[in-house]
Amino acid sequence: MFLNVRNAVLIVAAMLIAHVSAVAADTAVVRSAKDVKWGAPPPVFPPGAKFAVIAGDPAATGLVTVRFEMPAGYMIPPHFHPTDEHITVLKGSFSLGMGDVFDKTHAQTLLPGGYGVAMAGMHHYAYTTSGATIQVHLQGPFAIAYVNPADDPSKKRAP
Ligand SMILES: [Cu+2]
Repeated sequence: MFLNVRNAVLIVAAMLIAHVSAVAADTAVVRSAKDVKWGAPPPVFPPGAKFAVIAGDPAATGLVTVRFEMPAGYMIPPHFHPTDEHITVLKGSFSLGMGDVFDKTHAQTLLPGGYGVAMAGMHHYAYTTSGATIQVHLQGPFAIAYVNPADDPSKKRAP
């Protein structure tokens, strides 16, 4: 019993050391809001939002931080990700709901400082009535799958 606990502690310590050295090997990111470079979101998101990579590479393995600036009325249909998605609201109001069906009556509205997590594989949807800017932390590589594949905007835009 004692050995098991001790081994577990050693494993956690080893993981922490590995994590710290992995972070230390990367270039530090210290960025003012005015220096954030906004662009169009990847085509798997409905058009109309602005998107910025704050840190990391969404296509690579590792921690990633991105921001989304969404106009009033923007919505993302039910979808899920292979890793946890951590959302912090920076501006406006952002509504997040869990489930297979887009349903505003079952969504929770978050204001600046509000935080939500959609665990890996959890079906969720989102919208903003007034417009919102959110920051998302996730483990890359980033991927999104729509519950209803017909909702995938990248497929809608395909010839
Ligand atoms: Cu999501």
